[in-house]
Amino acid sequence: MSLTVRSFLNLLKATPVTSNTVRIVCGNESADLDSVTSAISYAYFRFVENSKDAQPIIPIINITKDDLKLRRDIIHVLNDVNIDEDLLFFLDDVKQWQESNKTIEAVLVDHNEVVNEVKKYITKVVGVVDHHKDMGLYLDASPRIIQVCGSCTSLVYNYFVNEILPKSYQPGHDVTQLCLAAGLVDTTNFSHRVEHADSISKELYSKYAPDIDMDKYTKIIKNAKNDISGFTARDLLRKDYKQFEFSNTKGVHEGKLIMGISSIVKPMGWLYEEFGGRQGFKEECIRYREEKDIDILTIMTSFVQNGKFQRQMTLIPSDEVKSLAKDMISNIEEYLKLEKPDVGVMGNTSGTLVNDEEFQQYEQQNIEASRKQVAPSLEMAFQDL
Ligand SMILES: [Mn+2]
Repeated sequence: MSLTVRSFLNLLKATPVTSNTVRIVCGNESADLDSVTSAISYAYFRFVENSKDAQPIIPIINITKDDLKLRRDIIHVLNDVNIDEDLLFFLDDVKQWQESNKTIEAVLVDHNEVVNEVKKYITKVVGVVDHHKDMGLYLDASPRIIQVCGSCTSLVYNYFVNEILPKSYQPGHDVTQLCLAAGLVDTTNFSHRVEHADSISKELYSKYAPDIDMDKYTKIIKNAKNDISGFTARDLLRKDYKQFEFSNTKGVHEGKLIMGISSIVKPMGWLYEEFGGRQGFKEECIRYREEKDIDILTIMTSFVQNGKFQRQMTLIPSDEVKSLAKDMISNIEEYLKLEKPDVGVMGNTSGTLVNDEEFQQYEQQNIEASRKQVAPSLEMAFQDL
């Protein structure tokens, strides 16, 4: 009987950190299913590889504990493998270690550049496993695996099962299920964004968790993810939020721009209905932008309506950057196929978008571009001003 992920996490919780150096493995700040399961499985596999390590590497979820309740897909998958939130480690824990003057060495999974809050705590990046664009940092990290593919868990799972652990090793059902769950969601049951690494991991998942009906499980997780009943507007804005710092080194707009992007899985019209109409929701957004103290809050909605997958984009700039936001849009409207809503005109799919300076709204016809593409394109749009 192999060690369960649950008993591994129990053991971590029962082992106080006594050394001066804490080693962590940390997912990205969106703390989506991929980040969470990549971090947990990386730490688990490392421990399996070397259980004699006095100070095992600790998986970190890059949000505060309080924010986990917004991610029902993650809670669902963790429950499926018998893990509850009290067994997890969060940003709060990292902060505490830093305050007690510990050196914090980090392996990054599902991102390859440390940004924002966690940056204050991490002393050194010692390893990277990621599926985003390579930022060219931490060149002496080991491992340093950066390969574009559907899910980061594919890279973590393949690395340990095929390369690091002995040939005779058979990964347990629970760790396999964790990685598979993220793979299913990130690739919509291995039908989108599938690269070689994902295909290899899929084979392994079928071998070590043959009982899981992949199609059914994808739907179950997506339903849990899309279940946002009972959430407030602020909950929805912070649920899947990423923050970026853009810099422009030339031209009239030389300087920095802080951009926050919230992804929401409902159309704007739905948000208006839930949260006091267009004006009511707009005020919530402005409040959130002020709370985060950023220049522009962008909301990217994605949803299926009339059998069609659709995206909308709304920029909520602070007073100082209203016209700059417009200029940025004109730099990328072609690429993202942004269309201004025609208010009241039949055929406008949403019927609810209105473009004003404080709340710049567009239909995004380039539905292939998710935040992963939109964020760098906004950055380029800013740099090209
Ligand atoms: Mn990912």
